[in-house]
Amino acid sequence: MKTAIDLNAPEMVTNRALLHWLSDIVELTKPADIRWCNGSQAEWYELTRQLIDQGVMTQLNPELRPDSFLVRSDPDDVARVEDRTFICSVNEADAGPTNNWRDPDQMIDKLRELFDGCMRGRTMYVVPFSMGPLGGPISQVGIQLTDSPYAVLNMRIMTRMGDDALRQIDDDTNWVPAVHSVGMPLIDAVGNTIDDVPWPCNTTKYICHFPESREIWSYGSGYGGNALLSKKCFALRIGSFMGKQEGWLAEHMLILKLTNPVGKVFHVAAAFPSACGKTNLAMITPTIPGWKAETIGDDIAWLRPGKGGRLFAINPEAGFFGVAPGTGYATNEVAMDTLWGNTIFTNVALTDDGDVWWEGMTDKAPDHLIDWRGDDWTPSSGRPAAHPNARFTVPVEQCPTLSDDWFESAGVPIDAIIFGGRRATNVPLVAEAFDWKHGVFLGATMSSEQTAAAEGTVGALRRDPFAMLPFCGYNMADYWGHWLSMGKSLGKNAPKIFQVNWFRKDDNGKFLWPGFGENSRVLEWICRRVEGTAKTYEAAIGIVPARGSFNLEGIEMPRGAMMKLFNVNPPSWLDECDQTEEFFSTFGDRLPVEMTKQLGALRRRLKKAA
Ligand code: GTP
Ligand code: SPV
Ligand code: MN
Repeated sequence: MKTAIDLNAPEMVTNRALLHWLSDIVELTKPADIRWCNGSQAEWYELTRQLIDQGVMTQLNPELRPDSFLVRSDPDDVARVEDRTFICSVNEADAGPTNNWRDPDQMIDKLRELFDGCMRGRTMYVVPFSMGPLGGPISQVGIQLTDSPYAVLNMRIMTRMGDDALRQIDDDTNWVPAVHSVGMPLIDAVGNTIDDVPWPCNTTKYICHFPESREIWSYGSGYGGNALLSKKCFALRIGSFMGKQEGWLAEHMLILKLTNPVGKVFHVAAAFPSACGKTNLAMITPTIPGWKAETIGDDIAWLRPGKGGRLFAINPEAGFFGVAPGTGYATNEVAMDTLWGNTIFTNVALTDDGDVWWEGMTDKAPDHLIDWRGDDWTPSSGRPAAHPNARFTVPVEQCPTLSDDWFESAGVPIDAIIFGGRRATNVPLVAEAFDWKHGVFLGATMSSEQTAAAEGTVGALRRDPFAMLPFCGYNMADYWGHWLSMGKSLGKNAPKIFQVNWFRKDDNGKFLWPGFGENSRVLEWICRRVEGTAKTYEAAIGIVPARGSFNLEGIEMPRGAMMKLFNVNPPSWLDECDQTEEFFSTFGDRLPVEMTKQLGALRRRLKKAA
């Protein structure tokens, strides 16, 4: 391949489209040099050393937390930026009303303008990665080009990154091209040098997806889902579109393996919006005796019909990028044990002995900390020491409850699908869908109070269908249609669908349900429903536990709390139906007729119950 710039490509690279794309992006972004990441330990040490020397990362006390680092982001680059996230499908209607759409040609013009020279003076890293076990039947490969060594280190944890992934790309392999720049060159257009900063980024941000050509372009941010393009950009936005085309599902779901006291195994997949409890449920320590829980995934599931006509799931990731605040020995002991070392912490606080701390890690805060902005902090400072969206990046293989099934390239058969949101009112602790179609309606009508995982007003109730509002790469109404057709082809092999809510509050604003390990009681009821042994009654909104069929042994619930947790108030549900109708109407004639039917049926059941 002829090119003006030496691409430094390893000999094994023969894919012409790859070399062509790389030379185009190199010519456009004008990096000082190109480095292919092989994923080795030596490369890891070299990059971490470099970032420590440059003052980007702080090495934590190796006696307390070996090979672990703290990074502080720019205070204005702390979460996903949903209003700067674009789906650039050829037709606007294919992006749908819940996505920001831009014309692909116009967006490419804009991006080429932004990326022109954006890597001057920096190294471009070529990061090959596999989503899912190498060469597995559900796995996919991608290549991220980035000028952020911090992103490289995170990608090495979050994916199977390096030479092994690169070897998966033959002359005719489909792979996803992803370009990322923090948008801060070190040399300007006329050759003047620009001083680097610990966390380079740009106030202009664009997170762009081209579903038809399966391309990703991300500009201006170094944080999480904006910069680790394997995650939300590929595994969910591009993935969901691929799934629609090819007959599978890419979902914002954890995967959990449960074994009951007589040794029967169940696999569940559960969708919760960002910062609503996936990582915690994926690492649950059951409080009820005899039950065992093992972790397979904590954020993303790829699901495909497989053996025996059942739905099989893999976790395409190799790491956890988890919310730090609220994670402690009292709530998520498994996560705390996972974080013993080899962890990158972003925007947490630093202790005086060189370890990390965040709100909720311990009951009592240390007397003195350096907060996430790098300032002195004491308990009387009156502000959080860690950013609410502070995160840890850690290999899944360090998780003490990791299931052997994580390595299983064919995935695990899913018995139950769970949808959960953060709802102070209305939504009961658990309900089962009457059937798959009703389950799709439950997913489509999810709402949740907004969290710090994205920019926006924390606490505001918003629609978040299937916990995929920010992550669906195509028209959400078509996505519901795809789910309906998947149910049809799965037929009697389709998993049962449930809705849960750990976050209902009493009149004083206190959580009614203790949550965390006690959520095993809900999982137990779900597994007994899968077996067909739990007793139920039909409420207007779904199938709920019959009195006495929900395991409360060994737990003291305040008087009346269970009643409140399962209470269904028809007038407020009818109000919600009106809002659902309004929401559905934004999809026009793309809305599957089944959704309108389901809404009508719910209204009739509620009026009967009123
Ligand atoms: P993303 O990584 O953003 O997708 O988040 P996630 O869905 O994995 O959420 P995570 O498990 O990290 O939980 C987010 C917050 O919810 C943390 O502060 C948890 O402590 C809190 N949380 C999780 N489970 C429960 C629960 O059962 N009850 C209550 N009250 N809080 C919970
Ligand atoms: C989420 O926001 O759902 C996350 C974190 O899992 S991020 O990778 O930033 O999207
Ligand atoms: Mn997530």
